[in-house]
Amino acid sequence: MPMKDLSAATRQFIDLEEKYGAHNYHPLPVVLSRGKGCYVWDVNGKRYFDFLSAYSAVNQGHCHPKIVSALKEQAERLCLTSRAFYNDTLGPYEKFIHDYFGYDKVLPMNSGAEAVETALKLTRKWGYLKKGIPEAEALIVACEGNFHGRTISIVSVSTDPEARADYGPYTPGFEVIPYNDPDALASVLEKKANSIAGFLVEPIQGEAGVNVPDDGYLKKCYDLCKRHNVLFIADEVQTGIARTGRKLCCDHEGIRPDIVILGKAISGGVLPVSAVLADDEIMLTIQPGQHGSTFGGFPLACKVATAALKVVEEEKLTEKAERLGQIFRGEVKKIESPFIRQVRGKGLLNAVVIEPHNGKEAWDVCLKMAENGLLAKPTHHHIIRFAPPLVITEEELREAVAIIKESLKSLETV
Ligand code: IF1
Repeated sequence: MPMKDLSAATRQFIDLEEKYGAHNYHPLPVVLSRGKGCYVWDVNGKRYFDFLSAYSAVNQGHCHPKIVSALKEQAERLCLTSRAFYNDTLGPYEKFIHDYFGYDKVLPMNSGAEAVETALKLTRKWGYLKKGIPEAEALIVACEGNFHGRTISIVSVSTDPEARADYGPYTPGFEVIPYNDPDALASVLEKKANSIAGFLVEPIQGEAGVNVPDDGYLKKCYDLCKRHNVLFIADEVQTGIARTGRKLCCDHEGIRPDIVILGKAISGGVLPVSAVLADDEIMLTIQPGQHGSTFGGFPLACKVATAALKVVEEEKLTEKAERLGQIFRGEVKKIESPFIRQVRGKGLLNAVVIEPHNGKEAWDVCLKMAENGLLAKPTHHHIIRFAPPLVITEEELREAVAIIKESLKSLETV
Protein backbone atom coordinates (compact mmCIF):
# COMPACT_ATOMS: atom_id res chain seq x y z
CA MET A 1 0.00 0.00 0.00
CA PRO A 2 2.29 2.80 -1.17
CA MET A 3 1.36 6.24 0.24
CA LYS A 4 0.36 7.51 -3.23
CA ASP A 5 -2.48 4.97 -3.40
CA LEU A 6 -4.20 6.23 -0.25
CA SER A 7 -7.78 7.43 -0.63
CA ALA A 8 -8.58 11.10 -0.13
CA ALA A 9 -10.34 10.31 3.15
CA THR A 10 -7.36 8.35 4.44
CA ARG A 11 -4.96 11.11 3.44
CA GLN A 12 -7.05 13.73 5.13
CA PHE A 13 -6.93 12.05 8.55
CA ILE A 14 -3.25 11.22 8.28
CA ASP A 15 -2.48 14.83 7.33
CA LEU A 16 -4.37 16.16 10.35
CA GLU A 17 -2.36 13.98 12.73
CA GLU A 18 0.82 14.93 10.97
CA LYS A 19 0.06 18.64 11.19
CA TYR A 20 -1.49 18.97 14.65
CA GLY A 21 -0.33 15.96 16.65
CA ALA A 22 3.03 15.31 18.25
CA HIS A 23 5.14 13.04 16.08
CA ASN A 24 5.69 10.33 18.70
CA TYR A 25 4.34 7.46 16.56
CA HIS A 26 4.79 6.03 13.07
CA PRO A 27 1.53 4.19 12.35
CA LEU A 28 0.70 1.99 9.38
CA PRO A 29 -1.18 4.11 6.84
CA VAL A 30 -4.68 2.89 7.64
CA VAL A 31 -7.35 5.05 9.28
CA LEU A 32 -9.78 3.02 11.37
CA SER A 33 -13.27 4.09 12.23
CA ARG A 34 -15.16 1.03 13.49
CA GLY A 35 -14.53 -2.27 15.23
CA LYS A 36 -16.45 -5.43 16.10
CA GLY A 37 -14.99 -8.58 17.61
CA CYS A 38 -11.75 -9.46 15.82
CA TYR A 39 -12.43 -7.02 12.94
CA VAL A 40 -11.86 -3.32 12.34
CA TRP A 41 -13.01 -1.22 9.39
CA ASP A 42 -11.23 1.77 7.88
CA VAL A 43 -12.74 5.02 6.64
CA ASN A 44 -13.16 3.49 3.18
CA GLY A 45 -15.23 0.65 4.58
CA LYS A 46 -12.47 -1.92 4.10
CA ARG A 47 -12.44 -4.69 6.73
CA TYR A 48 -9.35 -6.07 8.43
CA PHE A 49 -8.50 -8.75 10.95
CA ASP A 50 -7.00 -6.89 13.92
CA PHE A 51 -3.90 -8.89 14.83
CA LEU A 52 -2.57 -6.30 17.26
CA SER A 53 -5.62 -5.92 19.52
CA ALA A 54 -4.24 -2.57 20.71
CA TYR A 55 -1.23 -4.42 22.11
CA SER A 56 -3.42 -7.03 23.83
CA ALA A 57 -5.86 -4.56 25.36
CA VAL A 58 -8.76 -5.79 23.23
CA ASN A 59 -8.64 -9.46 24.26
CA GLN A 60 -12.45 -9.52 24.53
CA GLY A 61 -12.85 -8.13 20.99
CA HIS A 62 -13.80 -4.64 19.82
CA CYS A 63 -16.93 -3.06 21.26
CA HIS A 64 -18.03 -6.13 23.18
CA PRO A 65 -21.76 -5.59 23.77
CA LYS A 66 -21.66 -6.55 27.45
CA ILE A 67 -18.75 -4.23 28.20
CA VAL A 68 -20.22 -1.37 26.19
CA SER A 69 -23.58 -1.71 27.91
CA ALA A 70 -21.90 -1.68 31.34
CA LEU A 71 -20.19 1.54 30.27
CA LYS A 72 -23.40 3.16 29.03
CA GLU A 73 -25.43 2.17 32.06
CA GLN A 74 -22.90 3.51 34.53
CA ALA A 75 -22.19 6.62 32.44
CA GLU A 76 -25.78 7.69 32.89
CA ARG A 77 -25.64 7.16 36.64
CA LEU A 78 -22.24 8.32 38.00
CA CYS A 79 -18.88 8.66 36.28
CA LEU A 80 -16.41 10.07 38.76
CA THR A 81 -16.42 10.89 42.46
CA SER A 82 -12.68 10.97 43.21
CA ARG A 83 -11.55 9.05 46.27
CA ALA A 84 -12.47 11.90 48.61
CA PHE A 85 -15.80 10.10 49.06
CA TYR A 86 -16.95 6.51 49.00
CA ASN A 87 -19.13 5.31 46.14
CA ASP A 88 -21.24 2.23 45.50
CA THR A 89 -19.08 0.75 42.73
CA LEU A 90 -15.52 0.61 44.10
CA GLY A 91 -16.05 -1.76 47.04
CA PRO A 92 -17.96 -4.34 44.99
CA TYR A 93 -15.31 -4.10 42.25
CA GLU A 94 -12.48 -4.59 44.75
CA LYS A 95 -14.20 -7.66 46.16
CA PHE A 96 -14.73 -8.96 42.64
CA ILE A 97 -11.01 -8.54 41.86
CA HIS A 98 -10.11 -10.26 45.13
CA ASP A 99 -12.29 -13.24 44.26
CA TYR A 100 -11.09 -13.32 40.64
CA PHE A 101 -7.33 -13.17 41.22
CA GLY A 102 -7.01 -14.30 44.84
CA TYR A 103 -5.07 -11.39 46.33
CA ASP A 104 -6.03 -9.66 49.60
CA LYS A 105 -6.09 -6.21 48.09
CA VAL A 106 -6.16 -4.23 44.85
CA LEU A 107 -4.88 -0.70 44.25
CA PRO A 108 -6.68 0.69 41.21
CA MET A 109 -4.95 3.03 38.74
CA ASN A 110 -5.50 3.97 35.08
CA SER A 111 -2.61 3.33 32.72
CA GLY A 112 -0.15 0.45 32.74
CA ALA A 113 2.73 2.80 33.45
CA GLU A 114 0.94 4.20 36.49
CA ALA A 115 0.39 0.70 37.81
CA VAL A 116 4.08 -0.10 37.32
CA GLU A 117 5.00 3.12 39.17
CA THR A 118 2.60 2.11 41.92
CA ALA A 119 4.25 -1.30 42.19
CA LEU A 120 7.69 0.33 42.37
CA LYS A 121 6.56 2.66 45.16
CA LEU A 122 4.89 -0.21 47.00
CA THR A 123 8.04 -2.29 46.69
CA ARG A 124 10.21 0.48 48.11
CA LYS A 125 7.76 1.07 50.98
CA TRP A 126 7.77 -2.62 51.81
CA GLY A 127 11.56 -2.64 51.57
CA TYR A 128 11.89 0.10 54.17
CA LEU A 129 9.00 -0.73 56.48
CA LYS A 130 9.07 -4.54 56.44
CA LYS A 131 12.43 -5.68 55.20
CA GLY A 132 14.33 -2.97 57.07
CA ILE A 133 16.41 -1.61 54.19
CA PRO A 134 18.32 1.50 55.38
CA GLU A 135 16.83 4.83 54.26
CA ALA A 136 17.20 5.70 50.55
CA GLU A 137 19.12 2.49 49.77
CA ALA A 138 16.37 0.32 48.28
CA LEU A 139 17.14 -1.31 44.95
CA ILE A 140 14.82 -2.89 42.42
CA VAL A 141 16.16 -5.36 39.89
CA ALA A 142 14.81 -5.34 36.32
CA CYS A 143 15.76 -7.04 33.06
CA GLU A 144 17.47 -5.98 29.87
CA GLY A 145 15.02 -5.51 27.02
CA ASN A 146 12.18 -4.67 29.41
CA PHE A 147 9.19 -2.54 28.54
CA HIS A 148 7.20 -1.26 31.52
CA GLY A 149 5.95 2.10 30.27
CA ARG A 150 7.04 5.63 29.56
CA THR A 151 7.46 7.58 32.84
CA ILE A 152 10.83 9.03 33.79
CA SER A 153 11.43 6.36 36.43
CA ILE A 154 10.38 3.54 34.15
CA VAL A 155 12.52 4.70 31.24
CA SER A 156 15.36 5.03 33.75
CA VAL A 157 15.40 1.23 33.89
CA SER A 158 14.97 0.77 30.13
CA THR A 159 17.83 -0.51 27.98
CA ASP A 160 16.19 0.64 24.75
CA PRO A 161 17.90 3.86 23.59
CA GLU A 162 14.72 4.88 21.73
CA ALA A 163 12.68 4.83 24.93
CA ARG A 164 15.41 6.28 27.17
CA ALA A 165 17.74 8.67 25.40
CA ASP A 166 17.72 12.35 26.39
CA TYR A 167 15.24 11.89 29.23
CA GLY A 168 17.84 12.07 31.99
CA PRO A 169 18.67 12.70 34.74
CA TYR A 170 17.47 9.20 35.48
CA THR A 171 15.90 7.80 38.64
CA PRO A 172 18.48 5.88 40.70
CA GLY A 173 17.83 2.65 42.57
CA PHE A 174 17.64 0.12 39.75
CA GLU A 175 19.88 -2.79 38.84
CA VAL A 176 19.53 -4.23 35.35
CA ILE A 177 20.41 -7.85 34.63
CA PRO A 178 20.04 -10.01 31.50
CA TYR A 179 16.59 -11.53 30.89
CA ASN A 180 16.12 -15.29 30.93
CA ASP A 181 19.23 -15.68 33.08
CA PRO A 182 18.47 -16.92 36.60
CA ASP A 183 22.20 -17.02 37.41
CA ALA A 184 22.38 -13.26 36.85
CA LEU A 185 19.59 -12.80 39.37
CA ALA A 186 21.29 -15.18 41.83
CA SER A 187 24.50 -13.24 41.51
CA VAL A 188 23.03 -9.77 42.09
CA LEU A 189 20.98 -11.12 44.99
CA GLU A 190 24.04 -12.64 46.62
CA LYS A 191 25.95 -9.38 46.32
CA LYS A 192 23.21 -6.95 47.36
CA ALA A 193 20.35 -8.90 48.96
CA ASN A 194 20.15 -6.58 51.95
CA SER A 195 19.33 -3.58 49.75
CA ILE A 196 17.19 -5.32 47.15
CA ALA A 197 13.45 -4.89 47.68
CA GLY A 198 12.08 -6.42 44.51
CA PHE A 199 12.57 -8.09 41.15
CA LEU A 200 10.41 -6.68 38.34
CA VAL A 201 9.86 -8.94 35.34
CA GLU A 202 7.62 -9.48 32.32
CA PRO A 203 6.69 -13.18 32.12
CA ILE A 204 7.12 -12.78 28.35
CA GLN A 205 8.82 -9.63 27.06
CA GLY A 206 6.33 -8.00 24.69
CA GLU A 207 8.17 -5.02 23.26
CA ALA A 208 11.37 -7.03 22.99
CA GLY A 209 9.50 -9.04 20.35
CA VAL A 210 7.51 -11.67 22.27
CA ASN A 211 10.65 -12.91 23.92
CA VAL A 212 9.57 -16.16 25.62
CA PRO A 213 11.97 -17.21 28.41
CA ASP A 214 13.00 -20.82 28.96
CA ASP A 215 10.59 -23.09 30.84
CA GLY A 216 11.38 -22.86 34.52
CA TYR A 217 12.93 -19.38 34.35
CA LEU A 218 10.17 -17.62 36.27
CA LYS A 219 10.00 -20.36 38.88
CA LYS A 220 13.75 -20.22 39.45
CA CYS A 221 13.61 -16.45 39.82
CA TYR A 222 10.66 -16.73 42.16
CA ASP A 223 12.50 -19.22 44.37
CA LEU A 224 15.59 -16.99 44.44
CA CYS A 225 13.45 -14.05 45.49
CA LYS A 226 11.91 -16.07 48.30
CA ARG A 227 15.33 -17.19 49.52
CA HIS A 228 16.52 -13.58 49.76
CA ASN A 229 13.31 -11.95 51.06
CA VAL A 230 12.82 -10.03 47.83
CA LEU A 231 9.43 -9.31 46.24
CA PHE A 232 8.69 -10.98 42.91
CA ILE A 233 6.80 -8.40 40.83
CA ALA A 234 5.14 -9.61 37.63
CA ASP A 235 4.30 -7.03 34.98
CA GLU A 236 1.31 -8.81 33.44
CA VAL A 237 0.03 -5.68 31.70
CA GLN A 238 0.41 -7.35 28.31
CA THR A 239 0.56 -11.05 29.21
CA GLY A 240 -2.23 -11.14 31.80
CA ILE A 241 -5.95 -11.85 31.46
CA ALA A 242 -6.05 -14.91 29.21
CA ARG A 243 -3.71 -13.67 26.47
CA THR A 244 -1.11 -16.43 26.86
CA GLY A 245 -3.56 -19.25 27.54
CA ARG A 246 -3.63 -18.80 31.32
CA LYS A 247 -5.39 -16.23 33.49
CA LEU A 248 -1.93 -14.86 34.31
CA CYS A 249 1.14 -15.86 32.35
CA CYS A 250 2.87 -16.76 35.65
CA ASP A 251 0.25 -19.52 36.03
CA HIS A 252 2.16 -21.47 33.37
CA GLU A 253 4.85 -22.05 36.00
CA GLY A 254 2.54 -22.33 38.98
CA ILE A 255 3.98 -19.33 40.78
CA ARG A 256 2.07 -16.65 42.63
CA PRO A 257 3.88 -13.29 42.34
CA ASP A 258 4.02 -11.07 45.43
CA ILE A 259 2.82 -8.16 43.31
CA VAL A 260 0.85 -8.44 40.05
CA ILE A 261 0.53 -5.49 37.68
CA LEU A 262 -2.47 -5.49 35.32
CA GLY A 263 -3.66 -3.06 32.64
CA LYS A 264 -4.83 -3.17 29.05
CA ALA A 265 -7.35 -6.06 28.82
CA ILE A 266 -8.68 -5.55 32.35
CA SER A 267 -11.14 -3.17 30.65
CA GLY A 268 -11.30 -4.99 27.33
CA GLY A 269 -9.77 -1.89 25.79
CA VAL A 270 -12.81 0.22 26.59
CA LEU A 271 -11.23 2.57 29.15
CA PRO A 272 -7.74 3.00 30.56
CA VAL A 273 -7.90 0.81 33.66
CA SER A 274 -4.99 -0.70 35.56
CA ALA A 275 -4.50 -2.42 38.87
CA VAL A 276 -1.86 -3.57 41.32
CA LEU A 277 -2.58 -6.71 43.33
CA ALA A 278 -0.85 -7.71 46.56
CA ASP A 279 -1.55 -9.21 49.96
CA ASP A 280 -2.00 -7.14 53.12
CA GLU A 281 1.57 -7.42 54.35
CA ILE A 282 2.67 -5.51 51.28
CA MET A 283 -0.34 -3.39 50.30
CA LEU A 284 -1.00 -1.97 53.75
CA THR A 285 2.44 -0.37 53.87
CA ILE A 286 0.85 2.45 51.85
CA GLN A 287 -1.34 4.56 54.13
CA PRO A 288 -3.96 7.26 53.40
CA GLY A 289 -2.48 10.21 51.56
CA GLN A 290 0.66 8.37 50.46
CA HIS A 291 -0.45 7.43 46.92
CA GLY A 292 -3.43 7.81 44.62
CA SER A 293 -4.98 9.18 41.46
CA THR A 294 -8.05 11.28 40.61
CA PHE A 295 -9.47 8.65 38.30
CA GLY A 296 -8.03 5.44 39.79
CA GLY A 297 -10.94 3.07 40.45
CA PHE A 298 -13.57 5.47 39.12
CA PRO A 299 -17.13 4.17 38.86
CA LEU A 300 -17.04 3.75 35.07
CA ALA A 301 -13.79 1.79 35.33
CA CYS A 302 -15.18 -0.44 38.09
CA LYS A 303 -18.23 -1.42 36.06
CA VAL A 304 -16.36 -1.78 32.77
CA ALA A 305 -13.56 -3.89 34.24
CA THR A 306 -16.02 -6.15 36.05
CA ALA A 307 -17.91 -6.73 32.81
CA ALA A 308 -14.69 -7.26 30.85
CA LEU A 309 -13.35 -9.86 33.30
CA LYS A 310 -16.71 -11.67 33.35
CA VAL A 311 -16.58 -11.93 29.54
CA VAL A 312 -13.19 -13.65 29.83
CA GLU A 313 -14.78 -16.37 31.98
CA GLU A 314 -18.12 -16.62 30.20
CA GLU A 315 -16.50 -17.00 26.79
CA LYS A 316 -13.69 -19.22 28.10
CA LEU A 317 -11.12 -16.95 26.50
CA THR A 318 -8.23 -18.49 28.45
CA GLU A 319 -8.89 -21.94 27.03
CA LYS A 320 -9.45 -20.45 23.60
CA ALA A 321 -6.15 -18.59 23.65
CA GLU A 322 -4.35 -21.80 24.59
CA ARG A 323 -6.02 -23.93 21.88
CA LEU A 324 -5.97 -21.37 19.07
CA GLY A 325 -2.39 -20.44 19.92
CA GLN A 326 -1.30 -24.03 19.28
CA ILE A 327 -3.13 -24.00 15.95
CA PHE A 328 -1.69 -20.61 14.96
CA ARG A 329 1.93 -21.57 15.62
CA GLY A 330 1.43 -24.97 14.02
CA GLU A 331 -0.05 -23.49 10.86
CA VAL A 332 2.44 -20.63 10.52
CA LYS A 333 5.34 -23.02 11.01
CA LYS A 334 4.00 -25.03 8.06
CA ILE A 335 4.32 -22.02 5.74
CA GLU A 336 7.36 -22.44 3.56
CA SER A 337 8.76 -18.95 3.11
CA PRO A 338 12.23 -17.43 2.94
CA PHE A 339 10.83 -14.61 5.14
CA ILE A 340 10.16 -16.80 8.17
CA ARG A 341 13.13 -17.25 10.46
CA GLN A 342 11.29 -18.17 13.65
CA VAL A 343 7.77 -18.53 15.04
CA ARG A 344 7.36 -18.17 18.79
CA GLY A 345 4.87 -17.31 21.49
CA LYS A 346 2.39 -18.61 24.04
CA GLY A 347 -1.37 -18.71 23.68
CA LEU A 348 -2.37 -15.95 21.28
CA LEU A 349 0.68 -13.77 21.98
CA ASN A 350 2.93 -14.74 19.09
CA ALA A 351 5.61 -13.34 16.86
CA VAL A 352 7.28 -14.21 13.61
CA VAL A 353 10.92 -13.22 13.18
CA ILE A 354 11.29 -12.00 9.61
CA GLU A 355 14.35 -12.66 7.52
CA PRO A 356 14.72 -9.78 5.03
CA HIS A 357 14.39 -11.17 1.50
CA ASN A 358 14.12 -9.75 -1.98
CA GLY A 359 14.71 -6.24 -0.57
CA LYS A 360 11.64 -6.58 1.64
CA GLU A 361 11.47 -6.53 5.45
CA ALA A 362 8.91 -6.75 8.25
CA TRP A 363 7.39 -3.33 7.49
CA ASP A 364 6.75 -4.36 3.85
CA VAL A 365 5.18 -7.60 5.02
CA CYS A 366 2.85 -5.62 7.30
CA LEU A 367 1.88 -3.29 4.44
CA LYS A 368 1.15 -6.25 2.21
CA MET A 369 -0.91 -7.97 4.91
CA ALA A 370 -2.87 -4.73 5.44
CA GLU A 371 -3.58 -4.62 1.72
CA ASN A 372 -4.86 -8.19 2.03
CA GLY A 373 -7.01 -7.43 5.08
CA LEU A 374 -4.92 -8.16 8.18
CA LEU A 375 -3.35 -5.61 10.53
CA ALA A 376 -0.17 -6.33 12.49
CA LYS A 377 2.75 -4.16 13.48
CA PRO A 378 6.48 -4.77 13.32
CA THR A 379 8.63 -4.32 16.38
CA HIS A 380 12.41 -3.85 16.25
CA HIS A 381 12.36 -3.82 12.41
CA HIS A 382 12.40 -7.59 11.96
CA ILE A 383 9.72 -9.03 14.26
CA ILE A 384 5.97 -9.06 13.63
CA ARG A 385 3.64 -9.55 16.57
CA PHE A 386 0.45 -11.57 15.99
CA ALA A 387 -2.07 -11.12 18.78
CA PRO A 388 -5.71 -11.20 17.64
CA PRO A 389 -8.65 -10.62 19.97
CA LEU A 390 -9.26 -13.89 21.83
CA VAL A 391 -12.86 -13.97 20.59
CA ILE A 392 -11.61 -14.92 17.12
CA THR A 393 -12.99 -18.28 15.96
CA GLU A 394 -10.87 -21.17 14.67
CA GLU A 395 -12.28 -20.63 11.19
CA GLU A 396 -11.40 -16.93 11.25
CA LEU A 397 -7.94 -17.73 12.56
CA ARG A 398 -7.34 -20.13 9.68
CA GLU A 399 -8.54 -17.48 7.24
CA ALA A 400 -6.08 -15.03 8.78
CA VAL A 401 -3.23 -17.51 8.45
CA ALA A 402 -4.11 -17.86 4.77
CA ILE A 403 -3.76 -14.07 4.41
CA ILE A 404 -0.35 -14.17 6.10
CA LYS A 405 0.73 -16.98 3.79
CA GLU A 406 -0.53 -15.31 0.64
CA SER A 407 1.10 -12.00 1.62
CA LEU A 408 4.50 -13.63 2.17
CA LYS A 409 4.18 -15.54 -1.11
CA SER A 410 3.38 -12.44 -3.12
CA LEU A 411 6.46 -10.61 -1.77
CA GLU A 412 8.85 -13.40 -2.71
CA THR A 413 8.84 -12.48 -6.37
CA VAL A 414 7.84 -8.79 -6.51
C1 IF1 B 1 3.04 2.39 23.43
C2 IF1 B 1 5.26 -2.02 23.36
C3 IF1 B 1 3.40 -3.46 23.70
C4 IF1 B 1 3.58 -3.07 28.60
C5 IF1 B 1 4.01 -3.68 29.77
C6 IF1 B 1 3.52 -1.74 31.00
C7 IF1 B 1 3.09 -1.06 29.88
C8 IF1 B 1 3.13 -1.74 28.65
C9 IF1 B 1 4.49 -5.10 29.77
C10 IF1 B 1 2.63 0.35 29.98
C11 IF1 B 1 2.73 -1.04 27.45
C12 IF1 B 1 2.68 -0.70 25.17
C13 IF1 B 1 2.50 0.74 25.18
C14 IF1 B 1 2.39 1.09 23.74
C15 IF1 B 1 3.04 0.02 22.98
C16 IF1 B 1 2.91 -1.16 23.86
C17 IF1 B 1 3.84 -2.23 23.66
F1 IF1 B 1 5.44 -2.34 22.08
F2 IF1 B 1 5.71 -0.83 23.54
F3 IF1 B 1 5.91 -2.87 24.12
F4 IF1 B 1 2.25 -3.72 24.12
F5 IF1 B 1 4.12 -4.43 23.32
N1 IF1 B 1 3.97 -3.00 30.92
N2 IF1 B 1 2.87 -1.48 26.29
O1 IF1 B 1 3.65 -3.74 27.43
O2 IF1 B 1 1.27 0.46 29.79
O3 IF1 B 1 1.10 2.91 30.23
O4 IF1 B 1 0.91 2.09 27.91
O5 IF1 B 1 -0.91 1.62 29.56
O6 IF1 B 1 2.72 2.87 22.35
O7 IF1 B 1 3.84 2.90 24.23
P1 IF1 B 1 0.56 1.84 29.35
